[in-house]
Amino acid sequence: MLQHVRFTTAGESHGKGALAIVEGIPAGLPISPADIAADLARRQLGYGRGGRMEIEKDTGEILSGVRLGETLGSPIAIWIPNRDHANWATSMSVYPQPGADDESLRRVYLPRPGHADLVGMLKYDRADARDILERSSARETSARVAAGAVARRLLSELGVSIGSHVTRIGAEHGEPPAERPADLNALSDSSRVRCLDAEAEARMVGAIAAAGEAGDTLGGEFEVVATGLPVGLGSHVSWDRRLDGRLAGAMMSIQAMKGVEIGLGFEASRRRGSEVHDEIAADSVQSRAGGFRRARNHAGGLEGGTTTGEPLVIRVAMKPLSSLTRPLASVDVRTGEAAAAVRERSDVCAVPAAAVVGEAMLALVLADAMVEKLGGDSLAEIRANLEGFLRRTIDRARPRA
Ligand code: EPS
Repeated sequence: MLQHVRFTTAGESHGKGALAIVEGIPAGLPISPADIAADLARRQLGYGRGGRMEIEKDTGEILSGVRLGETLGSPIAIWIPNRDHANWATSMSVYPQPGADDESLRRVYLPRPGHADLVGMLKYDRADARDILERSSARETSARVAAGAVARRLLSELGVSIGSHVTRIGAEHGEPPAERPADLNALSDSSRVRCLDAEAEARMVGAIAAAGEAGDTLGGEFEVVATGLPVGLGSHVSWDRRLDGRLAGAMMSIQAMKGVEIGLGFEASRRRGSEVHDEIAADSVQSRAGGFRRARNHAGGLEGGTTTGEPLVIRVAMKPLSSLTRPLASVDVRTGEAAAAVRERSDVCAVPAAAVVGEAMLALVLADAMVEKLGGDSLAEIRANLEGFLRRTIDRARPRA
């Protein structure tokens, strides 16, 4: 399927930096590096992060696509330098380093179970796992978050906001409030693990501390939510236009994600239809939902691969990180002998940060679906198209005299 807003990233974890290029953002969108820096800073937070986060202070330099504070409609390139590269200049040099030994080149021959190390070495025919792990590292998500910040700006101009919160760390589950707060991130950003349940937060912090002391890691679950969406993004007509599939793919593309649920998710498979589906009522106030409302939102804002106008609710499961301070069994790829996996500096738990990355991926997919539905080369045009479409849905919903 042709993507209307698309992005790519480049960069190795300890290389010079990460680059994001976002294409298809309409002209006339106000944007500043501060918008990008704010999300990059949120990605660095969370109890359980490792030493690297003390070194980095991620900011995004806009290299193209923006002039005098507004987008031009051209590709937007954003550069995020790695401060830590200064300590890796030899081992990550672009040039051959004759005479340098394995240690100074930080070569890795002991692949970590769970990471891309081994499959990457085999697939790309590399003797040194560093050739793989530098790119498979979740450091790449800094570029996704920078790209996502641009998409978020576009969505916010169109009345859509995106937030997230953590619902589980390992065995510790947090009960979200029955009514989601209007400004989700204002609340979740103030928690050390981005959890809305203060009691659970304390238990989660304890679990992360205990895992860290044991040389272990923890995964968990987070929820991403978009509110203010109009009905009609995505489509039922072809498999690759269904928005639930596009969103699930985007979430599963984030490093270490293992499962996605939309709305009631897997729980829907255990209930009868009458206990699952959201009954329809007319409501002339709900203009974004086309003049209808639902008594509840088990569907999580999507029916037939298309937005309903209700909040979009996605839950994502993350596996525990595969860089363990107390490493698992592996093999020395030079000799075939059994050996413990390499110890790479890493985080104990990165679920709070992963939720911020989930927001970015949600923003990028929704910005794409918005431009797909509404077209428009400028913000003014896309805005007018949105108003026109919503007016038409309301006219259709109004009972004929
Ligand atoms: C990082 C994500 C993790 C960290 C990395 C920074 O990447 P990975 O998926 O490889 O575990 O480990 O930090 C380091 C590589 C380091 O030198 O400490 C991030 O999100 O910025």
